Amino acid sequence: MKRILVTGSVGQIGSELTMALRKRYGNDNVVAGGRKTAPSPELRDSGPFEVCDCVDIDVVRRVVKKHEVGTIYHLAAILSAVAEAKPNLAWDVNINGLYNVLEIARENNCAVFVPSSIGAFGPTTPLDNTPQDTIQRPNTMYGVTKVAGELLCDYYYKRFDVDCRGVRYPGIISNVTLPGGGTTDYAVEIYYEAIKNKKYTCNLKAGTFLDMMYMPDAIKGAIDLMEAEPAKLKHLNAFNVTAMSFDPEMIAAEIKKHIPEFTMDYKVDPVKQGIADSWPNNMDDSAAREEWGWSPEYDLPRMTEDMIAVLSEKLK
Ligand code: NAD
Ligand code: AKB
Repeated sequence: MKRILVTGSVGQIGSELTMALRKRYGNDNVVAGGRKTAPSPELRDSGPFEVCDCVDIDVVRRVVKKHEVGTIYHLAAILSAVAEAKPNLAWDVNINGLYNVLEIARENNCAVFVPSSIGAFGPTTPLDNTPQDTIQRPNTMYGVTKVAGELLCDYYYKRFDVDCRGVRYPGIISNVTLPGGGTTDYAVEIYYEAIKNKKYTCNLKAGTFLDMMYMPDAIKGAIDLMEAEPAKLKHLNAFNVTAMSFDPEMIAAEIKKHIPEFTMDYKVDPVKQGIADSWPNNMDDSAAREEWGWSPEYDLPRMTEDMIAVLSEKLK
């Protein structure tokens, strides 16, 4: 089979998606692409690893040709909070990096998975039951790059027939690799702090509802979409997907069921709060459900039970 390349494989999603792809398609068939951060021994030793800075098109071309890559899961990106602090870097990685990957995909007839985000919406989007096709006028650099990325993927499909698929992920919660500088990171940190210190200071205020998803569902969604029958896909790219919506009070209350002494207070980060306020409270993901059978397994109680069990072992 043609091989798979995962860019950004050392990151929060990439580190787990790469291992899931290796399990499914064979270790040697999945190339992990990383940049500066050292990969975990598991990622480095279980299959091929290449330094692959997506901003350098020659490097991406060399890796794709060397390993005869047929599918690229393009996860290299700068997330929302870091993007507000470093907008130039976010533009370079999220736009020029994506452009390079799409160009190489066009040259080599590769399929591509590109995650967009709830960050592709903005304050004028309907924030409840956010439709699949709606107003997208984000006011963050992350959002600008995500909307442009969605459009670029549509363009490469229409103009060059590049099979370019993707989802709009909500905040992803996981226990292997820490998140890389987003607005939804609090929903991961809260579990680590609950187990380590029995308390957490939240940087978003009570009542800030956001869509979220547990990592196993995020990985299953990516693979299911890439394996979906093309004829069934009306949208192809930028599918709304969600598994749950909660605010800080709700996640804290759920944690308290397992750790009764847990307490939470607030120190709001105005930048992150501004970003979160511009994002949907909850999305309508019926297009993904209808077109390729999206159906998440984890809700807040089930995810919390698993997160606490896994992290209690890990942080012993
Ligand atoms: P992450 O920050 O954890 O990982 C991204 C990786 O990309 C990092 O390892 C980083 O070193 C690498 N990277 C940065 N610049 C690079 C470059 N020039 N070349 C190659 N690699 C580079 O991010 P993630 O959470 O794993 O996100 C992956 C994708 O999913 C991104 O497109 C992100 O926008 C999207 N997404 C993530 C979430 C989430 O909650 N994690 C939610 C919505 C969308
Ligand atoms: C972020 O907060 O930047 C990401 C995302 C929802 O895109 N987790």
